[in-house]
Amino acid sequence: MERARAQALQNVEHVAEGVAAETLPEGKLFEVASAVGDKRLSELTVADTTCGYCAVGCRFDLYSDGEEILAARPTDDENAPVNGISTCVKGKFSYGFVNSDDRLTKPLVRAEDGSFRTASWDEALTRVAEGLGAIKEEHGGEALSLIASSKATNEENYLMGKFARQVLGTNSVDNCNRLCHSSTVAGLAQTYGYGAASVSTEDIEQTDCYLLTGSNTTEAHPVLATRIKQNVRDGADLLVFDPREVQIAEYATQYSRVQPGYDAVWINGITRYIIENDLYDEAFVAERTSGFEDVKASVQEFTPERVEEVTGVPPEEIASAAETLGAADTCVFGWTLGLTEHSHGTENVIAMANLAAITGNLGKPGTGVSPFRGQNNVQGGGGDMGPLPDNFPGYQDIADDEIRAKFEEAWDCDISPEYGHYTTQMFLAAHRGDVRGMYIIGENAALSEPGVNHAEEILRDLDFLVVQDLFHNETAEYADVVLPACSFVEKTGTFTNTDRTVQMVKQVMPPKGDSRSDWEILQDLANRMGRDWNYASSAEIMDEVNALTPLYGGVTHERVDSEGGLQWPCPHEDHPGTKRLYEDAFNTDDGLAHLQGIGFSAPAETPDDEYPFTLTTGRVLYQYHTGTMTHREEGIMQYTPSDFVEIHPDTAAEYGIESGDEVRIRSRRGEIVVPAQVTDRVGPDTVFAPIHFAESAVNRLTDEDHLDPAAATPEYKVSAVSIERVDGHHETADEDEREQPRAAGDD
Ligand SMILES: Nc1nc2c(c(=O)[nH]1)N[C@H]1C(S)=C(S)[C@@H](COP(=O)(O)OP(=O)(O)OC[C@H]3O[C@@H](n4cnc5c(=O)[nH]c(N)nc54)[C@H](O)[C@@H]3O)O[C@H]1N2
Ligand SMILES: Nc1nc2c(c(=O)[nH]1)N[C@H]1C(S)=C(S)[C@@H](COP(=O)(O)OP(=O)(O)OC[C@H]3O[C@@H](n4cnc5c(=O)[nH]c(N)nc54)[C@H](O)[C@@H]3O)O[C@H]1N2
Ligand code: SF4
Ligand SMILES: [Mo]
Repeated sequence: MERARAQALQNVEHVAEGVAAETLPEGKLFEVASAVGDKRLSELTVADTTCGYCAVGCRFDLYSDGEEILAARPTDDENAPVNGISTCVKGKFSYGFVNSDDRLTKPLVRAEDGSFRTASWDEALTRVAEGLGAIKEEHGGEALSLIASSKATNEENYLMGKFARQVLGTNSVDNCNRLCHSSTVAGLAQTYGYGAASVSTEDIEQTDCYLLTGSNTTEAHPVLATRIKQNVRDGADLLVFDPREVQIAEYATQYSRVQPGYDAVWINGITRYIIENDLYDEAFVAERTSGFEDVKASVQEFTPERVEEVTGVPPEEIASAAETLGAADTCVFGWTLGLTEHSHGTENVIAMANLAAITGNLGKPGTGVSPFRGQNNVQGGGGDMGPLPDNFPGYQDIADDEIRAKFEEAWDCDISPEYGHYTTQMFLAAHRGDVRGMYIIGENAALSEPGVNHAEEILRDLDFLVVQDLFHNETAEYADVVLPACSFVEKTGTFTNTDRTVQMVKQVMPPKGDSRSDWEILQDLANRMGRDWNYASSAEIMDEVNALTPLYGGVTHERVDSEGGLQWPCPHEDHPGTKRLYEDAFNTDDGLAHLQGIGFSAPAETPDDEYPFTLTTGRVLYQYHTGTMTHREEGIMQYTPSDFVEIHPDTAAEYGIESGDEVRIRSRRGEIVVPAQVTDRVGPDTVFAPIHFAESAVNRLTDEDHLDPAAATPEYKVSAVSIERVDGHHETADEDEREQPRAAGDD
């Protein structure tokens, strides 16, 4: 017991590494240490597993007494290629959700009176089979759509894609990658051939220079941020371009504030400077790329003066960034949603891909592109495994006759060559009556879709909706049947992280109540709908993936477990996996990077007299998305218990707003009320609100109509809004009331 306590305390010291140390409540640390200390280690189950929050892919040992998770401790370093002994506050502590009282433990079905009642698995699955089956019979499989879950494992996501095509008969299967990095996937696939990070984490650790944009790295990818900060302390340059002076900017060699929505403009401005001043890598351009002349011609219009006028970045900052990039031996180009969640996100990504290529920063140690992916398994489950309207697993095009024939034979079904609907388009198709039933797995669409006022109506009007989740979340409110799934700590399989490393996820405790793994639910349902699935384990599902997917040909559970992770492409059992993409050739027909000129683009909605501000939305360290998991951890809720909107001090003064005042934010789609946080982190024309709280769902303000044409990503990062201080809570309040000082919320 003493030993266990000592070990637990020692573990606490490890937390001192990285961001967790800056922020952890001491009481909480002690609580965790003694929770393990009070148990006999021999009574606990321990499993080395992979974090189920973000795509950094931290690995650690989880300790459970069979009912809850007691601690997360470093696993051995070889087995934790990305994080070593570091984890952030979520991976370390945020497990209150697992054993929370409001976990779904039994299936729920809608009763006659409209309320939910519990049901047996048999009854619930029969209802689902009948509900989906009836729509398929009457309107065809295309009238059904499935949203797959990037929280779930690779094996489960493979089955979600297979279920949609084989059992439901639809290609309308998609997932949160569409809301997130699908513009990255489209942009990089077009230029280099693979829609993924080219780097390994070790490239990020050893590069001489970073160009980081649209990434709140310390809050959204904390353990990678720790790596970057360390390297910058050791002398690497860090260039940060962001509309908000986010924490990583404090470590930067140069921080430039950009106006949201115009990234291709300043990126092209840097490219222009580099070409004009001969700072590019002529040999690399000549030998490894095509399209340079097109890029050179297209950047001419992005003069320093024009860039400043549009983006606010002064000429000397463009010049200094270009000089730094040109002088660096190696550079990593990192970005996240600030670049992608736009109606022209794919163009932004291509502009960045052009810049990385002309500076010769690909395929060598310490170089490459690194879009930090989002959900724990969006790279693998959200992309590689093919729960996508246009691709089978391994990005094999469904319109290709030969490939389609391979899957039709393997899955014993006919598959249409026509692409299905992308995520947000499923909702628009449902509005038109083309989609009538949805099966939503591990996605809280009622909060996370753009324009949720409309999405709510659409969910309500569906003929049949199945929700499969850990919780009765906001989306489940509209369901006919709710199926209880279990979380990553209760099942076994694999996740693929942001640098293409496939890693093991291991069960450390039994599923809560009658909840089941997503793959077991799908198997039961497929069999009720006329199929004969017989997987005895997730490893068997992976065997099927290996046989059908060249990228994952050699990625077996056995190897992933014994080799401590395996990076794709890994085409066969003897292949060692691929650390760094494009060392010899790009994944294009001629092996070259296909550069393309990118012209001017602007956001779909720009500020005007009625809506004079640009609202941008995003994340905070302690919270995760719609809060289903993090809101159930008390220690976490102490820190960011509620929403806020960041407003610049000058703007706040002009509108008579102080920190803590309730502010009404209005867009053409709706309005929300949130307390102000007055800060110069944002510029005077921009306001920022996080996405984590249902009470003030920020997606009431965003727009579902303007999607990126290539990737169908919504423009979450730009909405035109107005702001006003709310005094009496509603407009009808009389003058006196409006002038009363606010009592609560000022602190
Ligand atoms: N704590 C926490 N971590 C998470 C998540 C979470 O919910 N909570 N979610 C995970 C997921 S799924 C994802 S996809 C990632 C997202 O990771 P990030 O993309 O880093 O997260 P966001 O907060 O959306 O931050 C976007 C950044 O873009 C900036 N930005 C806004 N508009 C623009 C613009 O027009 N141009 C540029 N250049 N920048 C802009 C914002 O100021 C912010 O710094 O995080 C993952 N990690
Ligand atoms: N305004 C605005 N909106 C955004 C964004 C933004 O930046 N701004 N970002 C977008 C992005 S990048 C993303 S990724 C989305 C995220 O949006 P969502 O994916 O909808 O967000 P989550 O809250 O992570 O929802 C995941 C759900 O899965 C459940 N879950 C967890 N594990 C499992 C499991 O193993 N199986 C099953 N069946 N369920 C599970 C959780 O309980 C939760 O209900 O939001 C998007 N929406
Ligand atoms: S950085 Fe991401 S993967 Fe690592 S512990 Fe935190 S949430 Fe988990
Ligand atoms: Mo995401």
